[in-house]
Amino acid sequence: MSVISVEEVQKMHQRLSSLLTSLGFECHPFKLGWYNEQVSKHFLLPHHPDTVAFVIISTPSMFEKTFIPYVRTMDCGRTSLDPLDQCMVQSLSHMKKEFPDTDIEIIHDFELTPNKRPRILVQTAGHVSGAVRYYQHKDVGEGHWPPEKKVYGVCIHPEYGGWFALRGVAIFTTLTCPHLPRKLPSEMVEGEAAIAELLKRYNDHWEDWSFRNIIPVKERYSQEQCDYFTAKPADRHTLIDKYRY
Ligand code: B12
Repeated sequence: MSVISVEEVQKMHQRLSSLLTSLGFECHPFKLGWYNEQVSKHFLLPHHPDTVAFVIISTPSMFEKTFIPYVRTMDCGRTSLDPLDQCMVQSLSHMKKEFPDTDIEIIHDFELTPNKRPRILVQTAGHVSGAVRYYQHKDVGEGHWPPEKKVYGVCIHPEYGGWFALRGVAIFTTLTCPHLPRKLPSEMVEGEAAIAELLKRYNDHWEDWSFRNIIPVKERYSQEQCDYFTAKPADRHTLIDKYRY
């Protein structure tokens, strides 16, 4: 285990960002203790609280910068993994190549524990890194939904609103940074009524994608990307064939 300085984490962040930006991703550092303080015991990650980790976000351009080129080269039909998940595994593995002498554990959003729970709650990770704000049921008072209704939370990004995805975390398992400063997420949706409206859009009308436009954004998914994500998984292969030829 090595203790590193805040400046060293900033340098790692710059190196990772220059690698990831050209692929349509961004990453943001946090300490694992900040994550573990929030989640219940089933989701705890067994690392020192000062362990350095980065949450990885795909921005709207990831589809054109990484996914389309990926499907043009991929060997279709050789694996049971979803093509986008497969592409994410390949893309995030570049982070390991950037730091070949450092132990990095990458946990993807789609990975499950043997008990079928998500291995990582990427929304909580995104929030504690300060990159996105995770709006949850507890951010609004009683009375918006029947008491028995499960209301799912949603993250909003300051530049992309809801037009992004949280792809996973990269944990630098042997590096700790006790003094990493904590960045608080910006409050973009303010007031109980506005947060309740966001949660209603996300829970009851997520298929119209209006939750993604809850704030003005600088970039959205292209029509091609919307068509891909709207298609049923079985039909996505037909679209992939179109991108390939
Ligand atoms: C399972 C799952 C689903 C399930 C259940 C949803 C759920 N939230 O439980 C279903 C199939 C319904 C679903 C649907 C969708 N999903 Co989904 N889903 C997931 C997945 C894989 C796991 C979520 C989960 O099980 N969480 C477990 C629960 C217990 O976590 P939690 O509610 O956050 O509770 C924790 C926090 O509250 C934390 N906590 C407690 N106190 C505090 C305080 C603070 C300040 C903080 C920060 C945290 C915190 O502790 C709790 C745990 O102990 C995530 C990816 C991932 N690995 O995280 C994507 C994810 C949440 N889904 C996502 C999306 C976009 C969708 C859909 C729109 C479909 C789609 N993919 O386009 C729909 C919309 C929801 C709907 N209306 O149906 C995105 C959300 C992005 C965002 N902007 O937030 C995610 C993050 C995937 C991604 N790669 O980006 N999904």
